Amino acid sequence: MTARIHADRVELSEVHRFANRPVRAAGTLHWDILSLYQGILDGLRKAGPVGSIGIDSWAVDYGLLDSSGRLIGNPVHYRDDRSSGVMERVVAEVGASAMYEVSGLQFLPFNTVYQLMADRGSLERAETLLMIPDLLTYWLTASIGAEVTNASTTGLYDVRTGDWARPLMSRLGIPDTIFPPLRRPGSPAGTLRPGVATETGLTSVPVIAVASHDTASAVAAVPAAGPRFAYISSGTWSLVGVELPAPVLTDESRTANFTNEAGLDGTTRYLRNVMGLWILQECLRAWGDPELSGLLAAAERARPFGALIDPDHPSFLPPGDMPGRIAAYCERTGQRAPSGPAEVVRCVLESLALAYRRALGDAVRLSGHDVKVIHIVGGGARNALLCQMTADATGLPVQAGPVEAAALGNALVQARAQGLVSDIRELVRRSEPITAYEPSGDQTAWSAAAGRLSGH
Ligand code: LFR
Repeated sequence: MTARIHADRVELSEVHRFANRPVRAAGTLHWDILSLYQGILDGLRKAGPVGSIGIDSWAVDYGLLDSSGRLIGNPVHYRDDRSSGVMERVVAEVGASAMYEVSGLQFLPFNTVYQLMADRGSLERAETLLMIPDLLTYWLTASIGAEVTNASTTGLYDVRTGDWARPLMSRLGIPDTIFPPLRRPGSPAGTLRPGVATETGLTSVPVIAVASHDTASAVAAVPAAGPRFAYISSGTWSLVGVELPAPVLTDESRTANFTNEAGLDGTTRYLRNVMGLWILQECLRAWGDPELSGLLAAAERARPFGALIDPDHPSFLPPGDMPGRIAAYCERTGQRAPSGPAEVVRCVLESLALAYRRALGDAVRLSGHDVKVIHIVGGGARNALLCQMTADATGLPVQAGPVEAAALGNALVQARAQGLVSDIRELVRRSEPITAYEPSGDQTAWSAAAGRLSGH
């Protein structure tokens, strides 16, 4: 994506799009990191002259470099099952409170810390750990660093001090020497290697550290006008929460599995991961990728509140036969399984809206941060049925858009670092169309459905 900064708005253009296709080899699910890097080089070549570059991506995954700076093995996908059972073992040994009061991180089986505990062999040979955007930055620039928003998803970052959690690393036998110095969004991250400059036709372009966790970039670009908002960063995952000035590290917050991830400018992204549109994407894949718009129209006409699932059930995490797993879930919970794609889609969307309602209720209760509006950003902002259901299920107005929030947050942090922009959210508000959804429909029916789901 390129962004052009005008006096009163930002204009985003898609320059190049490439597939991100994970590869299963010898039983392990990997990211095809070289093909992603090639896609980036192709994109830079097509982009033409630019003032700066910034990289964001998903979180938790990493590459390890050996002492000569070479990548040890291909980064493994967080949906691979290598860390299955590891979280339980580590938590039993170290204690959930001892971990949470340092990192403030939700307990997800794929957090970097558990992946590392399952990856001891590579760890022995590793000199440096780089999170995905930091690895790509290193390949572009030869410069090594750890951007803080992504570092905060490792489980090895101390939210109280804003530094690596070295005592926790030593307790776990993870060498603290592999973690590079931290970088804050907006700080310089190097300039292109001569070879990269030649290959892309870009000379002396600075790479700037942005909020390199995609969710942090997306939250930075939420077009909120005041502080009393909640957000749903809606894509493969739905990240549901509020922005706070400081972390919440209470026992209640830990048991509700809320996370305190680092946001732009020292803010806390206080949120929970809801399984998100992944469930729908995997259903579509199982059905041979039919047109989504037709399916959504059929789902809108389908009977409301048939079967309901808890989207956060661990059986929905790995790739595979999602319609089959939904049916199995319904059987286990004594419900008639949805029959046919329209009913399945209705079930998934209503269940997501109910999971949003639960997460938002928890976020407000646990943080004491009252909200008046929900901003939905990311690809899910295009899904009008889900946006309306979210307003209905929560009883709150929804403002949907922008779709490309992560790209906007990324670009505007770079622009701000160069003095071109002062208020990122204001510029997004002025530049991007927003669709409003008011709560309508039957509030008691949504409450009854929420009650049904909590009985599962
Ligand atoms: C969203 C996201 C989430 C993170 C998950 C795995 O793309 O970055 O915030 O929990 O992917 O990294």
